[in-house]
Amino acid sequence: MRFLVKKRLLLLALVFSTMLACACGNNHKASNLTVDKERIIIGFSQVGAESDWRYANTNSMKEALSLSNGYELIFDDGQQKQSNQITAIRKFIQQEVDYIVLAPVTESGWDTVLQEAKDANIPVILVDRMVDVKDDSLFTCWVGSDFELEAKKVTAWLKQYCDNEEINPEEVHIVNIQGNIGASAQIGRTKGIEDACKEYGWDLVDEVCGDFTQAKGREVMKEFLKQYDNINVVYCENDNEAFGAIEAIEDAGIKVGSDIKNGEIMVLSFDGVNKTALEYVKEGKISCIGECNPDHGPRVRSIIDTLHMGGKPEKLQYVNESLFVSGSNITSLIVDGQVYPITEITDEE
Ligand code: GYE
Repeated sequence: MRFLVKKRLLLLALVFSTMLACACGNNHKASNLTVDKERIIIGFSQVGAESDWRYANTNSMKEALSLSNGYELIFDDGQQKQSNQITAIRKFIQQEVDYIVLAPVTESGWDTVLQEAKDANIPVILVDRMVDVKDDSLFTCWVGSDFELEAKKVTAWLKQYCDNEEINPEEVHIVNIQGNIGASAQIGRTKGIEDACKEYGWDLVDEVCGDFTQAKGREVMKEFLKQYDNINVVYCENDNEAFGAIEAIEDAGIKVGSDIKNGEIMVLSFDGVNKTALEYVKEGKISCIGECNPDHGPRVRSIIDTLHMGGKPEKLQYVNESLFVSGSNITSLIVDGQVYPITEITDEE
C-alpha cells in the first residue's frame, strides 16, 4: 500500500517538475511523464563532470539503469560540491525513491544526510569513492577501486624501472599533482606515493592539488617548473591532470618520457579511460598508468537487483585493475606478496 501511494506521489512530483521545466523552456526529463509504476526508481548523485573517467562512469550508470532496462534514474550532477550532493539526496528522500546511489565528492561530512536516508528506509549504495561515517549501517554497500593499491602498483613499477636502469633513489625527484583533497582517490593515491618515497628513499619535491582537471594540472605543473629545476618525475593523480602537465612540460621546452637520465620528465598517471591517454603510453609520453575502472553501472544494477529480491549483497566490492605500460620490459609486479599483471599497450590495441 505504502509502495503504491509512494509511487503515485512520485509520479505527481515528476509530472509537476516536468511541467515546470517545460514552462521554463527546459525540455530535459520529458521522459518522466511516462514513468511506469513498476519501475525501480533510483536517485543518483554524481560528483560532477571533471574528467574523462567521470564521463565514462556517468554513461555506464545511465546505460545500465535505463528506462528500457526497467529503471527510472534521476540523475543529479553535484558539480564537485558536497552541498549540492546533500541537497540532491534530500530531494531524493522527499521524492521517496527506491534507492539512492551516491558517488561522494569527499569522504567526510555525510553522517547527517545518510541518517536521514536511513530513517526514510531508503538503501544507499556508494559508488566509486568512500564515505567516512561513524556508523557503517548508514550505507548498504560500496563498489569501487582500491586507490591505495593502484598507487602501490604504479610506485612498484617505478621502483622496478629505476632498478633496471640503475637509477639511484636520491636521483629521483618527484612532484605530485593531487586530486581533490579529501576524495578517496586522492587520499589513497597520495598515501601511495608518500609511503613509496619514504620506503625507497625518493625525493618528494612538492605536492599540490590539481582538482583532477586538465586546466589545473597544467597550471600546477607550470608553477612547479618555475619553482624547481630538478624535477624528473611527475605523478599525476589522474590522466586529465597528466594531459595538462604534459602541455606545461612541453611548453617549457622539455621532453616527456622515461629517459630521466637524459633530461626527460617521466609522467605517471591513473585511469586509462581516455584513448589519448593510452596512445600517450604507446608513444612513451606517459610511462605508466594505474588502471581505474569506471564501468560501475552493471555492478550497481546487480546490487540493486539483489536488494530488490530481498538478498544481501557484499558490503564492500573491489574491482580488479591492471597497469598500462609500453616497452619497459616489466611484465608483472609483486605488491604485498601478490603478483599483479601488467597490460602492454601495443599497436594492435
Ligand atoms: O580517477 C578521476 C576522477 O574517483 C576514481 O575521480 C575517481 C577519480 C578518477 O575525476 O579521474
